[in-house]
Amino acid sequence: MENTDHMQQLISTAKAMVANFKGLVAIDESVSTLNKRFELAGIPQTEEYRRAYREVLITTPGIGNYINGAILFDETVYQKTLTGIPFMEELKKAGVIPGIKLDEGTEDLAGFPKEKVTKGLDDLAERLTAYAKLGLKFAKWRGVILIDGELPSVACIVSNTHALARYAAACQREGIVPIVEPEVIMDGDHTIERCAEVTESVLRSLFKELHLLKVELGGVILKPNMILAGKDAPQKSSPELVAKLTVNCLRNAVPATVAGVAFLSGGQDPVTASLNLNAINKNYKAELPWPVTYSFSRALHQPALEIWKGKTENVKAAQDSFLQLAKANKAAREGEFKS
Ligand code: 5MM
Repeated sequence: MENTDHMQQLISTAKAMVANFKGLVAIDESVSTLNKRFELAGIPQTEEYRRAYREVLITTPGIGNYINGAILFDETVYQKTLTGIPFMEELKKAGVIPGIKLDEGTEDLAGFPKEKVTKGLDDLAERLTAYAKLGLKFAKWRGVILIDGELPSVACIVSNTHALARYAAACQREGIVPIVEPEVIMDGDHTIERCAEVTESVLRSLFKELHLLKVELGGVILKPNMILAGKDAPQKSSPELVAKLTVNCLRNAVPATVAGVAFLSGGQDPVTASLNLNAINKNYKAELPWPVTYSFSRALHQPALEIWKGKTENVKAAQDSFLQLAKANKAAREGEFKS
């Protein structure tokens, strides 16, 4: 893509998303994902409770000190606080850039049992135009890669990374910064070394596809998994090992021109996710060509959800928890987090 004003705008938005040692918060859980989390916490699974939960997070006082951008789910874009203020306005007041999840979940990859490919390309151009008009500045698309014996197949890796590149090119054409999220999930008992091997293949494929579709890397944020053993693996890894293998993998596969790296937490508990992010930034500061930060959902606000429980009297305590985790991760982004 040419280096026009359009591209400069994309690059400056991408830089702003990872600036000042802050990160991103993912509050883009689909209806079914959030409903499942509500069910476990004993919260009614209705649109009003989803709106109320998003209000708790978006109106947390001081959140703009730690969060540059929030990834929203479609229904949240149009919702308001109980007092009638649109969430988009609340975010603007807080200095938080609004973004939107554009993938539409996954479907079976035909011919490849157990493997999935992400949906949402069909009407993407129309959705992008509408969201750009509403003031959304960036977007997110997640591909899911499962490790299981010989899996992932090359077909799964290529199908998902190609879709990510098609989405990224469409976003940039509309002036929206794409977050590309190829998630190698933690399910299974695989070793940390196997996660490193698979993640590196996935990232190499992703950047090949992004290049093919002429995506400008200065206007892209990568949202990868950290390199971790499977959640059922007998041995847990130290933050030092996670940091070493994660940095090695990223340095091998991610071009230095990418605007930033913002990790997903992938089901790690909040302290572990912060310790791992901290070790990456503390031990490898000099070797990282990109800002390396957070784009967590569960590791930033799952405790807030469990404290809130759908009750007005718990809002303040839930917001305190969210703010505290946001602060902790900013410290981890600076390599100064202590548990
Ligand atoms: C991997 O999930 C993303 C990051 O969340 P964690 O930090 O909790 O791992 C997250 O943005 C995810 O993509 C959204 O929550 C939407 O997920 P669903 O499955 O509802 O589309």
